[in-house]
Amino acid sequence: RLKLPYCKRAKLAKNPLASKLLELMESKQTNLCLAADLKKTDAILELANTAGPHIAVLKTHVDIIEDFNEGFILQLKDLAKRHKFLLMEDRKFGDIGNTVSLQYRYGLYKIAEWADLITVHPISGASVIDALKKGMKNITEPRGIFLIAEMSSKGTLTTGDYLKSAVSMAEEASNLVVGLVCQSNLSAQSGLLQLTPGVQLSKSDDGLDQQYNNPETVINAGADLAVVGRGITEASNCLKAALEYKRQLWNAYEKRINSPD
Ligand code: UP6
Repeated sequence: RLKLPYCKRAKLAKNPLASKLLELMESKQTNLCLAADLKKTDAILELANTAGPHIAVLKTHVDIIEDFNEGFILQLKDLAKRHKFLLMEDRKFGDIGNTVSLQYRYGLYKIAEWADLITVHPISGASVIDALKKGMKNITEPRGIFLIAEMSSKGTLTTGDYLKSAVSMAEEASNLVVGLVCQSNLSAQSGLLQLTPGVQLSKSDDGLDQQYNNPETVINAGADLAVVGRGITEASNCLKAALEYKRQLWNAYEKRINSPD
């Protein structure tokens, strides 16, 4: 998996959205996922418009937005189409299947209607994936799930057998699961993507047990998409920061696929 270029892996993915994502990463030459953890819709839209041409995925936490509305989603979808990036709602679903399918489809956010990708904890067991599949009924656009196998924070409980079971769950459901959220190279399946958060150039932690690595370290640890949040959102020049992370992450990827070993 680690040595194959994204364009070749696009052909091996079982989920059409995983193929689309790998293809757009290759054509835009970016493996950056921007975590737009901002509280105001205008600020998110401005960031999405500025960084959009340089990112593969824009990751949101819609429940932290203070002025959420449907118009915001329409504008975000428009920017995603214009700048060719996917939308990921990092909802980290973690309840029983029935509740998760309701949370996915209904309520204020209607996540199923607009998020190309979502994140899901495997804590309740494999049936959560079937429940989400049900929740996708009548949604005509392709959808994908990132299963959270391993978290970035210090003291996380996602270790040992839990982690191994999460990987098997993802591999067995690779028609809907696009990849794993994790910190290390856990699956050899070339069609699955590794999404790794906890990336920052200037810090090693955030004072609340988030742990940071630099772009090259996470790419060498198997990341296909690296999540950068505050490294970009809190920079004095967000565009400049996004370009710098993009450059370093892409260079590290090229080095990884081209190194002789
Ligand atoms: N995230 C992590 N670690 C995980 C899973 N998800 O940090 O194990 C998410 C956070 C945040 C982003 O919810 O949106 O990735 C990281 O942001 P940061 O770069 O500002 O720390």
